[in-house]
Amino acid sequence: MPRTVILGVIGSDAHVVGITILEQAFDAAGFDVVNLGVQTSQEEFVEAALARDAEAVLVSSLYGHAAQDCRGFHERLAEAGLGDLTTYIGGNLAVGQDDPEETRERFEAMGFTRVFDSETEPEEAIEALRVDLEIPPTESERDPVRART
Ligand code: B12
Repeated sequence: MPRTVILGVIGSDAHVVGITILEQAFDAAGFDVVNLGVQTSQEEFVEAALARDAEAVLVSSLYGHAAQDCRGFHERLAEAGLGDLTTYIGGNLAVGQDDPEETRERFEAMGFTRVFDSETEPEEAIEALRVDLEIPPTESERDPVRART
């Protein structure tokens, strides 16, 4: 059974390229990806997570307003009974040059399980999600040489 993840760009942000790449990478890695696209509201993330019985929500933000757009997001998830959901956020999370460590701490304090910067390769997030959702490696990942023969 594929594991369902919700993906979207939060707030008024219209940067679409990053989530398109993430959608393809998570799909290729065997996840059932629900891509809500750009300019997604907090309510739309919550509704989709409930409707699709998702195990993780992946929030993207590029334009520098992530902190405002995510204010109250985890409280909203908790009110909907989704307080245990795995939540990731990634992209350009602050305005201009930021201290990555400070940014990570800030978003973790808001409730995100993991925080990724704009240098993140999709594989890194996929690997992290497999760990967080305790997904065992597939046969070919366990033994790539044997899988090729
Ligand atoms: C293309 C672009 C645009 C296009 C977007 C077209 C479109 N429909 O997508 C246009 C011209 C419309 C645009 C508009 C704006 N943009 Co613009 N844009 C860019 C640009 C040049 C490239 C973005 C991109 O596509 N990158 C390629 C993809 C593959 O990379 P990515 O988006 O970073 O995504 C990867 C990672 O970040 C990560 N990732 C992203 N999200 C997530 C989520 C999770 C969970 C994980 C794990 C990983 C992850 O994985 C992705 C795949 O590898 C960047 C600069 C840059 N070099 O990044 C500026 C940039 C993002 N834009 C910026 C700004 C300011 C704006 C505007 C506000 C400008 C304005 N004043 O109007 C508007 C915002 C409009 C809006 N409502 O969103 C700033 C943001 C500044 C900040 N955060 O401090 C940037 C950084 C430019 C800059 N250096 O100032 N933009």
